[in-house]
Amino acid sequence: MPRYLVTGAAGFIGRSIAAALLARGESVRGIDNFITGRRTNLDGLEAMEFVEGDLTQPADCEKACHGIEIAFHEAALASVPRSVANPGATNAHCVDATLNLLVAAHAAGVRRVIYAGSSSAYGDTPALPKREDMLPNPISPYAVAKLAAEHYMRVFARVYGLETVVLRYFNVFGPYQDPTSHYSGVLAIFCRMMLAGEHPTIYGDGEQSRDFTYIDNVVHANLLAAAAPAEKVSGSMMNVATGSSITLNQIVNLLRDLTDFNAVPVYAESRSGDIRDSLADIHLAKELLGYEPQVSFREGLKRTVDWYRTGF
Ligand code: UD2
Repeated sequence: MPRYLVTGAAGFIGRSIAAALLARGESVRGIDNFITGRRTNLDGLEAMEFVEGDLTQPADCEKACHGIEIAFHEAALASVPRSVANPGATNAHCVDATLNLLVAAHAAGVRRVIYAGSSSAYGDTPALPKREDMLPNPISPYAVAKLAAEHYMRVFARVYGLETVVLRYFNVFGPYQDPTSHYSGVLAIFCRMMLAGEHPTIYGDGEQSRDFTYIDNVVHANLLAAAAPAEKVSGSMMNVATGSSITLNQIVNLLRDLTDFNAVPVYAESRSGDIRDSLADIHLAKELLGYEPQVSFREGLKRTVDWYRTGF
């Protein structure tokens, strides 16, 4: 019986956590509904027990949680513009799915659930860096949904005694992130386009900034969150990021060098629900988990371009 569950195991964050667990010799079960996850992301994870299922279905959550000790809940329907186009679907796959998973986890005796929160919870308030004690101010349906599920996490710790940890990720990027959808993360899209000699589109003036976080840092934080003592972390929420930010215009410049393509971005109207600046304070994760970023943004970007260069 596997000890660990990874939801969204065919998504890029889920598959990366699963791969790290398997590399440590752990037993892992993964679940995915393939709405945004990719079957090819399961290549190399053959040692994982895989369940094709949908967390909006309570029966699938029960199957997923059976016998599990620690669950990494990475499944979601990501993307701000997707949520603007279809808020109901985002709510179903971020909020209903999380509640179903928590109910099933509690019933199955799962000890700890670690949740992929989102920096979008902070919204567009001017104060930077974002600290966990700031009031959330979601400005898109996606941000509302990711935040609502955070609240369910904390309440399940408080009311039902489930150990929960919320890791608020800041714009994660790296190998295995799907670059093919209009709703994909911007770095995946820009890497794919510029390697193909295409000019990327920047929504807005390109001076918006993000604390882009390389995937290895997120995997590292998750492994620390799984091992941390309950008295220290259960019911907590903390940022997972690098603590530095960069603008889209600067990124295009870096990618010009890394891809050898002299792209001239096309500037288009800003997206509704978009945040201007995002930058994390990462002291709390340092204090609670001993978290330190392992891979810098520039090194991560280089590794990511190399990965997309060899195909995806
Ligand atoms: C939000 C969250 C992030 C994660 C993600 C999941 C914030 C600050 N971050 O990311 O933590 O939860 O949602 O989807 O809320 N853009 C372009 N051209 C493109 C694509 C995007 O200019 O082809 C822009 C986009 O308008 C935005 C920036 O790039 O200003 C980043 O967009 P994104 O979709 O990669 O991520 P974001 O910040 O919405």
